[in-house]
Parts: sequence; C-alpha cells; structure tokens
Amino acid sequence: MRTLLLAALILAAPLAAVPLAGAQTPAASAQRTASPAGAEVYIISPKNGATVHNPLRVQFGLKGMGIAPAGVKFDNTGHHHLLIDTDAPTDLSAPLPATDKIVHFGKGQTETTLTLAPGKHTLQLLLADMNHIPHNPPVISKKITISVAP
Ligand SMILES: [Cu+2]
Repeated sequence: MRTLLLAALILAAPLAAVPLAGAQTPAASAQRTASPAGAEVYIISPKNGATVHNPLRVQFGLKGMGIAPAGVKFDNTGHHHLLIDTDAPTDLSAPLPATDKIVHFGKGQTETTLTLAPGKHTLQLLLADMNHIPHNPPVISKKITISVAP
C-alpha cells in the first residue's frame, strides 16, 4: 500500500530529521533510528565456511527487534539487507543503495534464494529502518564466507 511512496520517502528522508532525546548528536546522525540494546541480526543458514550448491537458500535471523516492511513506521523494527561480496557502506547515515551487492528485502522477507557463481563468496546482513537507513548503533551480522560448488 505504501510501497508507491517509497521513492518519495527515500528522497524526503534527509529533510525528515527527527530530534533525538539528548540532542547531542550532530545533524547527520539525527535521522537515524535507535536500535534497542541487545538487538542482533544473523544468518541462520548457510553456516560460515559451508560449501553449498545453487540455488542457495539464505535464511535471516533477528533477535530483539521485529520486521516491518519498508515505509512502515513501527518502533524497534526494520527490514533486512543482504550484502553479497561487499562491506557495508562506511556512511551509515544515508539510505542504503540498492545494487547487485546490497539487496533490500523491503516486503519484510526473512529468507531468499540466490544463484551465485562457483567459488568463494561473502554474505552479511544489515538491518535498516523504514527509510533504508541503518539503525544507531547498526544492527549488522557477522560476515560469513561460503563456497559455491561448481
Ligand atoms: Cu531497504
């Protein structure tokens, strides 16, 4: 329903700064949504170091927070982003780009199926808020390395 507003929300995000309690944060981080203490995102499967075959099912785990679709404001929630063969952007105050290597799951999906070239790949999960901006502090998984069999 609000999916059509996503583009507008992304563009509007820098203007929609929300004051945080304490207000000691600079403007650049004022838009970030706080994550609750103990929140944790992790890859349930595959396991780090696993050798896998295509198509590869990747399952996302989350503790201490909930999932909400992009564009939907609800406390202590976010949606998953899968980082494939890449690091998280250094600037986490901006909406995550959508690329081949940063895949958004804005409908609230908690798993996906990938087909990757044979060889080693890294996978990492990063949660972000309704505007695709990572939380503060960021809720990011360990990066795992897998081997895709030929
Ligand atoms: Cu997103």
